[in-house]
Amino acid sequence: MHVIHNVTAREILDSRGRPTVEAVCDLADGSRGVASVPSGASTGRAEALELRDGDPSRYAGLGCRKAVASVNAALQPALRGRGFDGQQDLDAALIELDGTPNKSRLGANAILAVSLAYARAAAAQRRLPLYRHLAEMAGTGLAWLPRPTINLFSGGKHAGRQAPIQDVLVVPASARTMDEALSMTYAVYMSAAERVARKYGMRLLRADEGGQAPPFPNVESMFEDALGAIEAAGLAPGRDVVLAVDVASTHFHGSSGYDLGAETLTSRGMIERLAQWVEHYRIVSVEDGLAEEDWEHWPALCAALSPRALVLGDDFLCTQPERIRRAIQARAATALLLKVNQVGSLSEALEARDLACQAGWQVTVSARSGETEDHWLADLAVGWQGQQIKIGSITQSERLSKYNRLLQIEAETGLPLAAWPSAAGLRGGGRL
Ligand code: 2PG
Ligand code: MG
Repeated sequence: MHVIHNVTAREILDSRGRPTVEAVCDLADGSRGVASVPSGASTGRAEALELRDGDPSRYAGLGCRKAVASVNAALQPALRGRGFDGQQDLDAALIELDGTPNKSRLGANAILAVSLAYARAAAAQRRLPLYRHLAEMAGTGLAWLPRPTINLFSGGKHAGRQAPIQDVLVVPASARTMDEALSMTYAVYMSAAERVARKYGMRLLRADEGGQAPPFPNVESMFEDALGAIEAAGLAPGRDVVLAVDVASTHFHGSSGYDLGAETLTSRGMIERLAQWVEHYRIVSVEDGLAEEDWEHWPALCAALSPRALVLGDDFLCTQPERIRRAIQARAATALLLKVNQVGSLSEALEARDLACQAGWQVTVSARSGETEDHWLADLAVGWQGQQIKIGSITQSERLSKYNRLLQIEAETGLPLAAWPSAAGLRGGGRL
């Protein structure tokens, strides 16, 4: 039983300089938890509501004073002095106090900040590191650290749409430790920067998550440049380092189809193109290959790409248990991108994770494009045993705080990196 002495919140700024919410939860025994919430830019329509002030005279309407007031004026008097049996008990109370299906009254940013701060306070009360507390919450043992998938190149909504797809990521496939994974990625990142300087005649421009963002002439050049950078770093593409992609196709899908710039493809055309890219560039994970409401074609996408590549749902699933159940039933995906703030509480995110695990899916725990220095995500990915983690690039402190936390957890636990699913990707064929 954890008795809440107080909960408070305040506004802080995220990595884009936009306001977000930080909450503090104090328990009666003096244990304290502090946590802040991230924010997306390429958001899914089914996400829980992030409450913003809408006052154009302050932070272009993006202020979070209303969400802060949700905690200080609404949740605080309702929670003070109350005892909770655990995370589910607390989250159920938060959901009830909000009373809407998408957390639109109090705001998912307010609710999640309290949910996370409570988890940290409860871990502190039990004198456990957060990842162990979260592992117990999920009823799972600790067998691995998640394998990082790391942004190298960016386009789409994260980089001014100079290319339609959002992120090309590298996966250090042969790395056995987090330390090895990060040093391999650094080598690739630096050789990519040299290549960008030479080929595009420009100094490095970075997208929201630190991905490099030169004016790629087309999508294929993003993959070619990524493979070239891996080779130039003295690593073997397809063996040491493989590619993943966040297509984020909802954001270039319109009534006439998927607009890739030079051409517009139908859903079937898009599936064929993705299958060619997977084959040719040996891509091992395809996120949001189709638009979030293109339910009709996701099963065909899944059949075309799996098991070579993970068929990963982000905007498509929005970490919402009902959407995940429907996708499992329809055989529409093989992996869940887990973003806690898409659903707005730890317990609901855990339900989403459990559904995915029970279906035999992989779980990629993901940061948002707007992040803070808080590193609970690293603990969550380890504690809930995600097989992959997607944090962004290996630049910028809001990303590095999570990578550094993973290094700390690695040093504490000695856990190996999760293996990449054996059926996917790392086999013969393709360009290489
Ligand atoms: C995504 C995320 C992180 P955002 O699409 O996967 O890269 O972006 O937080 O903007 O939704
Ligand atoms: Mg995405």
